[in-house]
Amino acid sequence: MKTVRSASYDILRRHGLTTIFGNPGSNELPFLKDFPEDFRYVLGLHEGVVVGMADGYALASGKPAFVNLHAAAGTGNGMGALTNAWYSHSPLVISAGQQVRSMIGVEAMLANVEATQLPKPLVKWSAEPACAADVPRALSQAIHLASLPPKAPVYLSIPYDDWAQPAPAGSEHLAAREVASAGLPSPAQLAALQQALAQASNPVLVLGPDVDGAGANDLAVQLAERLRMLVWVAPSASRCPFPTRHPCFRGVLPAAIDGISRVLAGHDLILVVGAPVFRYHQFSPGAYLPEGAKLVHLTCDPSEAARAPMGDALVGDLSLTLQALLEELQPSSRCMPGALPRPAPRQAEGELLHPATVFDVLDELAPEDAIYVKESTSTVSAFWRRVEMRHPGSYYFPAAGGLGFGLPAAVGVQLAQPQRRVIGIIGDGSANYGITALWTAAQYRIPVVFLILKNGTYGALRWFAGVLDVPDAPGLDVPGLDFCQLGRGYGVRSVTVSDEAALREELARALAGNEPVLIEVPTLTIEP
Ligand code: TZD
Ligand code: CA
Repeated sequence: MKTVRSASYDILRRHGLTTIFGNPGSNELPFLKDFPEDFRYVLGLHEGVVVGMADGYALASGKPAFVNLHAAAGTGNGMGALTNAWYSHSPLVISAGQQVRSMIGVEAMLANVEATQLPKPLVKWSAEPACAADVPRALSQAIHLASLPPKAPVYLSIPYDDWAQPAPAGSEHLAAREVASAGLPSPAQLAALQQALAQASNPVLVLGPDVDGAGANDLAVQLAERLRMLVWVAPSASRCPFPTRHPCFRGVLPAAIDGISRVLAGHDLILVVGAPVFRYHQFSPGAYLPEGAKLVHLTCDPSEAARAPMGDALVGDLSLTLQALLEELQPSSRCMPGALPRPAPRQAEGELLHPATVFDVLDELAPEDAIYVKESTSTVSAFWRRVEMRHPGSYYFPAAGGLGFGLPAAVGVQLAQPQRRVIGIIGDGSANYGITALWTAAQYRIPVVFLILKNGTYGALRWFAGVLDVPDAPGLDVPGLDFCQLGRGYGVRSVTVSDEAALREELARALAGNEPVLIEVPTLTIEP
């Protein structure tokens, strides 16, 4: 007999969702019964790690990832990670086990009361099917909704007595369905955009994470070269949409209202592609736009378009729109920008390595197509200045700043991209929120190189304490952590390095091998 369970696995299989990131409980066991051989279950030891791994996997594969969490407690543990998934347009299909239908009302143990409310507002859609027969259809809906633009997490709560019920007649249609979106602007909209760009005397391109998500990096390069535009990455960058040593590249914009206007002063047209306008962080009010500048925003997300405080927006498919623009735009006669000078090497100061030195070594030794998953908050600018990134999908940073992304996402990205090497650059503060991902890396032999930058403090918060005039804030230091012992405890080969020579040696050895390695690097505290 075809059951709700087998019909659901057919749908998952058809969409390529054969990797399940999960942490099971009794509510979830009936779903896992007769686990199909062509599926793999990736166990995370905490749901923040489960969602973080799935997030990395979805971002790096461009496809939805399936997650199975334990009722309300598991969902709750995963919610911090959902803040990042929501803002990175990550198509997570999250399922959670529910008590049997007849036991929800009495609030038996593990009843997820108001299950559909729980993950809001960090999901695009949240449902509990009204009856067992509707489970396969609801799962199909969840996968399509997560995948349609703007991609986003969705949530399904499923009572565990549903799985063994007979599949409804016609459920085979679900696995066969295709749902696609089309998103090219009209000829008139394109002509207006093209005209604005052609008439601008000094346009600038600001690129966001969705350019990388759409794989439109090369189109952005062509557009910048065609119009000889300077290129900035939108503030609070969670991905790298443009090759960082391209002559047009200038860096990441500051995450403040006045800072952006200051940096973009002199441009008469600001074309923002694939980012919110803007993802500000520190409150520093001022003019939203530099004097005389007009802003045009291309986005796949209607909410981003609607909530921006300035500029005109066009919602559509980024790749198709850029392609169509490129077909019409004539080359500019402006001069090609000159590449930024390379920063000089840092001189050693005392005992501790400067993060800049760590990044120079990384830039020298890492494969040219390495993927960096970064979660060390005080070293973001130094990293962008010093590490070259050339290819799409080379950089991931928590899109909502929710710590606990780095370690797990590195594992998920490596699973999705087994041909490229993933290097996690994780602060000694951040590492603790997702430390159990080391266990998954060890058990599943996922060969991430984890660099733990150990400055003994929440470095970025030290800087923020200065900005916000809180010089005496408690709870900003994290002394006494031994990441080698932690790493070994979770089964990962772990070493500590005390100088540049040792770092070079251990990094080269880790990159030559094919197993996860943790390298603890004691470093100086620097300003973000
Ligand atoms: N908790 C969570 C889940 N997310 C957060 N962003 C914070 C707390 C607050 N926070 C930051 O925004 S940065 C930071 C914290 C605690 C310090 C991170 O320390 P680190 O990196 O060692 O990873 P640096 O390079 O020392 O800043
Ligand atoms: Ca730190």
